[in-house]
Amino acid sequence: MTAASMAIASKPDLHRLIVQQERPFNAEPTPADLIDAHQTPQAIFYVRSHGDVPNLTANHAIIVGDHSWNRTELERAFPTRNIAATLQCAGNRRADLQTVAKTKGDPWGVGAIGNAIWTGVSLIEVLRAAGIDEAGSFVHFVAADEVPVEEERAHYGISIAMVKARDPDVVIAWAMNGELLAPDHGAPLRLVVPGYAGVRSIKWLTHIEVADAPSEAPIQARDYKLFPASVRSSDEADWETGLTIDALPVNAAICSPNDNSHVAVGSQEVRGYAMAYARGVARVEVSGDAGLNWVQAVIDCGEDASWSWVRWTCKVELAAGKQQIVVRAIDTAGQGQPEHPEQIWNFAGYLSTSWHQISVIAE
Ligand SMILES: Nc1nc2c(c(=O)[nH]1)N[C@H]1C(S)=C(S)[C@@H](COP(=O)(O)O)O[C@H]1N2
Ligand SMILES: [Mo]
Repeated sequence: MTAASMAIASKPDLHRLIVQQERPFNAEPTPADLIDAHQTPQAIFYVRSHGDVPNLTANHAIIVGDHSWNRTELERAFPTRNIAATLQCAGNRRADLQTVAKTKGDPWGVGAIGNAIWTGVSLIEVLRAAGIDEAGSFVHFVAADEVPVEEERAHYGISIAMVKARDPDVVIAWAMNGELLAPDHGAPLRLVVPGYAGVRSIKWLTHIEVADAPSEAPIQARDYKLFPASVRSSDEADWETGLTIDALPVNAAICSPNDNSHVAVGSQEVRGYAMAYARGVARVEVSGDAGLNWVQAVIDCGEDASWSWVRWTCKVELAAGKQQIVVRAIDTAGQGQPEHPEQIWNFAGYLSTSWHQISVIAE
């Protein structure tokens, strides 16, 4: 399907999204909407933007070294790739970390994640055609939006290592789930880096270059880094020593029933997602009694699981009264999730992956 024949972009559905910020617009779907389909419709796909959406036309060109291509030219020059990949914000589930102590950032629930089929061309083919695939060990990207980081305003910019950029699944995309990208999701061209935190999947792409060191742009150099709990705020952070958040650890969340809802005593269906990136999800377990007894969930991988989440379902027995439903997953290396958010609290509220819990009243 060529871009010209693709469905036009669905805009974010303001009646269905939970808004975290009006301006810049940041929003997530309800857990029930999120778990409804393996591929998340663009209209309810979470939006995470650090600044205002820039005004770019459909024929906006990206500059790659000494070359440039707009969407139509990319489509003509390179084979089209359709990559199934889940995008997750490093701040997904931050609300759970904020129950331990205050953090920076919006209190995202379980919805700063979505799964889609991204249509575009392989980044590495474009770097090769521009003659810069051997020119350094990092690929730098700049976008059209200006964003604030601490006291500074600068263009959104990030980098990824060339070893990751060589993976042909890293794409410059113009569509998701067969629809052109909406402005909020990066139209006309964005990067999608499967397996990495959403921050690296830069929207509104304008420039690509290759260099020997990571990007100095504030988003890359002084944001999206993981610090130990002993560092209490960004004032105390020595940015050189923070862990750059690229690959994400295994995560799982309950999407149904709703937190704090009333349900029937006895057998209760529980549904949610789990995600282990380059590794697969090996097991998902659910408890209906706050972690005393565990039942193994049935995992639905969808058709193309390599970079995608899995959705799972499970039946647990609920006794009468207020009950805690808990989920935990392990990946194919047998690595699991921390039990409590206290174990992973960090001032910026990233990588909130502790066992997810909800409360229900069974009656
Ligand atoms: N140019 C630009 N790219 C960006 C961002 C941004 O603010 N500006 N936000 C990043 C973050 S933190 C995430 S999680 C994803 C979110 O993509 P989405 O809004 O399409 O879900 O985009 C990333 N790319
Ligand atoms: Mo993000």
